[in-house]
Amino acid sequence: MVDKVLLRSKFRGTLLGSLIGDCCGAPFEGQLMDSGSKLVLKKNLDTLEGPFFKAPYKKFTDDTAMTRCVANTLLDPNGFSQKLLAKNFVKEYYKDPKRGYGAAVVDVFAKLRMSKLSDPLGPAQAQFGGTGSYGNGAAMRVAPMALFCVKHEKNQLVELVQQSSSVTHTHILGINGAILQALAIKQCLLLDPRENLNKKVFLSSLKKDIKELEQVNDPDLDDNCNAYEKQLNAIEQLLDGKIDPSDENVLNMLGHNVQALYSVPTAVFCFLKCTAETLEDTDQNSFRNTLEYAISLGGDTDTIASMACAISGAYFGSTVISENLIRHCEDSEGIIKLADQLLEL
Ligand code: AR6
Ligand code: MG
Repeated sequence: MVDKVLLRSKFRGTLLGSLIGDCCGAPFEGQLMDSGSKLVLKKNLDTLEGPFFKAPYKKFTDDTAMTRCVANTLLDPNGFSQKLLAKNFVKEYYKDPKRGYGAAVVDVFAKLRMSKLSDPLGPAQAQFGGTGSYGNGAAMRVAPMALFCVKHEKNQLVELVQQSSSVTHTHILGINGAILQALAIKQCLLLDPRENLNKKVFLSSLKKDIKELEQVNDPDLDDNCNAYEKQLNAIEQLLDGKIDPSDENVLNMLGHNVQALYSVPTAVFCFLKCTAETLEDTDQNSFRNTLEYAISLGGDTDTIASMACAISGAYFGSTVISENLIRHCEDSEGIIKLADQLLEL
């Protein structure tokens, strides 16, 4: 049973995890993570967890900028709508464009602004010759949706995530990646970290939901059918030791790039790998280990760490996160406020 005190901590943990992964991962984006870089990363995180020193704080990137937009749209007195979400994205982007946005998604913002939001879904649908974006941009900002739907039926969350993704990402892999991330967070919100974590059950629940989503009429005509199910199977093999979870194998099987298919399952794996199954083995530092491990895989470090830590934060709650680390991240107070407001809804 998750009581109100634990739930508040979990809401904060989810959004803080999202922020911290983004802020700490951003400086390592695209870097080759050899043993030297991994040492730098470890020292970097140790310093941030150490005694508080004043600014410069760690700046957040587009992941957090867009996550805040999603939260504010859900909190709007008029309620969530795709048009309002589009408006909030556009306002945020033009106020502060240098946050490392995806190369193509900025065209969506430009078209939305030019057309005065007359067709909030049109620009996203037109991306990449009409196939839509399969980047991880819809998944990286989805955490507030899982909080909003914590007590709702799963299919309500799925629908809301489909709607919010489509404002920028209409490719099925971009949307399903966001749904997978949202479902992983929702599951964690409902689990009690004072009990054992059954990873097999956790994964099979995700697999069952993804299988339903990926059902298509004719598999021969659809290259993407089973795409996420396959990734979840790979996670299972890496976790149960059938395949050595070396960095090389993890990157070959799960990936670490800006595509949702090759980053969302990686984030789920980071959480599961760094979190023990039994309370006896549970390490106080599971959250920190998830953060460090996700960044150490290289590639799209900010987004993968942001998603992995949102899941870990949803599971453990904010009490396991170093207060110094929190204070070193830009706007952590604002993020905590958003989490509390979403809980009150
Ligand atoms: N066909 C070919 N390439 C694609 C396609 C497609 N259908 N979809 C995406 N790409 P974008 P995001 C490639 O721009 O998902 C930032 O660092 C293409 O190269 O929609 O919002 C964020 O923090 C495109 O530019 O952005 C995220 O980490 C790229 O994927 C990351 O970028 C990203 O898609 C993704 O952000
Ligand atoms: Mg990113």
